[in-house]
Amino acid sequence: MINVQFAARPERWETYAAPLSAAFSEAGLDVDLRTDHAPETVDYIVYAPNGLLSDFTPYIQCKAVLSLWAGVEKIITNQTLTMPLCRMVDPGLTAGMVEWVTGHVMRYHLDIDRSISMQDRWEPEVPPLAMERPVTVLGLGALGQACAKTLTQLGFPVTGWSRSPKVIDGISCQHADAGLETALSNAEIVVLLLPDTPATENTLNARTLALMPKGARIINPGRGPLIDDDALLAALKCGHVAHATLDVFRVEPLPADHPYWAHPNVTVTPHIAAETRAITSAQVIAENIRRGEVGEPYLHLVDRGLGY
Ligand code: NDP
Ligand code: OXD
Repeated sequence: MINVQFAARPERWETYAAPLSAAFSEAGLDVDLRTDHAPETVDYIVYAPNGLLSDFTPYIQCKAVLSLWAGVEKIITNQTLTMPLCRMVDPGLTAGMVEWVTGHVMRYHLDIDRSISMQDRWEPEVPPLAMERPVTVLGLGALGQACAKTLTQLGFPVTGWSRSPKVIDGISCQHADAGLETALSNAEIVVLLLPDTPATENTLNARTLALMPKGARIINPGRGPLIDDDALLAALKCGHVAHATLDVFRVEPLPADHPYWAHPNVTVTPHIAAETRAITSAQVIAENIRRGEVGEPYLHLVDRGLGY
């Protein structure tokens, strides 16, 4: 019997208990899934950073912590978490992110806000085709790559940027510091899908925002610290950046007095770009436990040195 502790928010239990149990049976795993195992008997922890568990010390025989979240910045610095940590790569989460990013790119591309505000005037302005609108995706991991591929299929010329070099069909791939300059230099729309690590903090700052063409738009479903907020507000004020859609913030919920809320050229969404889906993610969790049990390498293992 494999003891699995469910340690996401207690109210998520109802959503996850049945899909996880079904996925364990399908994978042929004999699992006792609970929220209240004695810590010293737990083999695997299904985890979310907004749950109640923060001290992993008593989980002395735990083989791995399996995060339901893609972003692991809140947990990677936890000194008591000494066992392997896997982040979530879930087809349901990815599909949601692709839909959200594509929708917001299309809002900017077609200037949908202009149409909505022009209901009393006949002043035609035909938008360019996607093929005339360069889009840059910062981060070419599970989510960035999926978004970049969909945007490419819609006809946008897409440039992507990552830490390590990549070759992806149809995408102009850039990497490292020099690659960031190239990636931003013609980007009319920039999408941030980087993890929050010491190396990615303030990726968009006064210097890099200035590399973008005047009137560029920014979409950030990655993490708040990827953007220097003061630099973005200054770039919005002088019109260098025309608009920003921000889903994630340094402090969440975004404080009521934050200038983003009232800014006419900022759309705030409350960290809803994409959510892990129970049925699809349960299969990923089950596969990782199967791997753990037979000694195969875990999927989506976090590299603590890199921070993601
Ligand atoms: P991945 O780990 O799969 O991909 C991360 C990408 O960022 C990789 O391409 C990586 O490069 C690149 N990267 C990391 N560090 C650097 C760096 N210093 N310079 C350049 N590129 C870098 O993550 P996911 O795609 O799964 O998720 C991305 C982020 O999206 C999550 O970390 C989370 O913060 C956010 N997220 C937000 C959600 C929301 O609802 N708003 C929902 C889910 C996730 P390389 O390929 O070379 O390793
Ligand atoms: C995640 C998120 O990291 O929801 O999964 O932001």
